[in-house]
Amino acid sequence: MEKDFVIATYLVHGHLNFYKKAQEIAVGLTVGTWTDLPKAKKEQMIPHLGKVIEVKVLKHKSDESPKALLMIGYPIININPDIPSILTTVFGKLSMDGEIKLIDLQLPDSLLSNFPGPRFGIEGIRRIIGVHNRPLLMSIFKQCIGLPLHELEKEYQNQVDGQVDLVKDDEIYFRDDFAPALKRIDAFEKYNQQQQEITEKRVLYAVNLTGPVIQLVEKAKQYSTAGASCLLLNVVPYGFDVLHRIAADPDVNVPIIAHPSFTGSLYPSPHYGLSASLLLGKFMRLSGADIVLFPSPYGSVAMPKEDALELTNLLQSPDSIHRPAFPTPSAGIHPGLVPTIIRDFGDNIIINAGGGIHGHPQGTTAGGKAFMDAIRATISGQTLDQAAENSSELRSAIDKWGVI
Ligand code: 1AE
Repeated sequence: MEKDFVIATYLVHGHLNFYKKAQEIAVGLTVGTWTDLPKAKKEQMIPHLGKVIEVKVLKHKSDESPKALLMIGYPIININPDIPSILTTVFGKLSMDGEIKLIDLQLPDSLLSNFPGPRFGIEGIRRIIGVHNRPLLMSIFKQCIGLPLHELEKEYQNQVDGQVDLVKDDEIYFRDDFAPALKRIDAFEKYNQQQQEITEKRVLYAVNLTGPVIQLVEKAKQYSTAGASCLLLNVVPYGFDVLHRIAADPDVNVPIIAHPSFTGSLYPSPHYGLSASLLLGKFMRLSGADIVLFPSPYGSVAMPKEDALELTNLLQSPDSIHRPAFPTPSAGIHPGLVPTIIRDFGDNIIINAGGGIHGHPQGTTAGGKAFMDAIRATISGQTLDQAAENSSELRSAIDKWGVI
């Protein structure tokens, strides 16, 4: 690993001279031009000049256009230690320059150490909740827009009574005029405390952080001081730097959930954008997300399994100076998918569901219970059908959605 360089790997398609293209990128995105510079200027520019690390031409079928991986090093003295500066340097105007996709970025530890990483991470969240031996279960509020606080309070209690470990706001919950965030925090956290005295388990409520970007750090501090136990942020619409600043603030003392909204406009193309693992794995973890949602390979909004597994590895990998973050496969998840999710992603994850909980034939509380019974059964080596003999809630869920 080159310690003074950020190394970007790109996948490039097209009938190009890949070596020439790599050289153009290395020069064009650092010192701008090279050959025309006078000698003295060239010497001044040397420390800032990008370099081609490797050009690997890949095999392709005869009916496909040629493709190659280009690895380019960018001197760290050209950039600030933040995602906007790195992204603009390595993939600013280059992102508009034909069929080119940013696959990976390697940052030296001297640069990584300027990023907060998760404050709590997997271990910290397990410690707060007090559950260490199974995947955690998160429920998503659905139908919250326009509802008054007392109705949301009832809905919150129904979710917690279903034994879930976390409840998050819906990410589209912006106009909360009838149940403002501070009032929700107050009401829901009171219920959490009451329940903790009974169950000895701490439930986290993730309140959606919304509003003008310049107010978000202050709002996060205000919510944390008011007793919020978790924050939810639509990271890409607001910007990675917002997550970074909130996570780095010592007065924001709660875990942060990163929602993947808008990322589907950036990662799915094989030719353009950024890889899902870089966007939802590396960037989220180093910017400070404790919990990262992404579409599972099986649900309603699906991500290719290879991408989902790769980003999971990047969130959990021990080879990082930052704490591991919780991978959270989501979207269209129901109890019948639990064995498949645990088989593919392991048990150090959060299973997240909205419709799969609220859509249960016996209602929200039964929906949570059906999930928890499916999780406990899978961890103890039982099939869901075996477990359903002692769980009418799981039986109903399987009858409705099946076992995948
Ligand atoms: C990948 C994001 C999933 C999400 O935000 C969401 O609301 C899922 O809802 P359900 O579980 O599909 O109803």
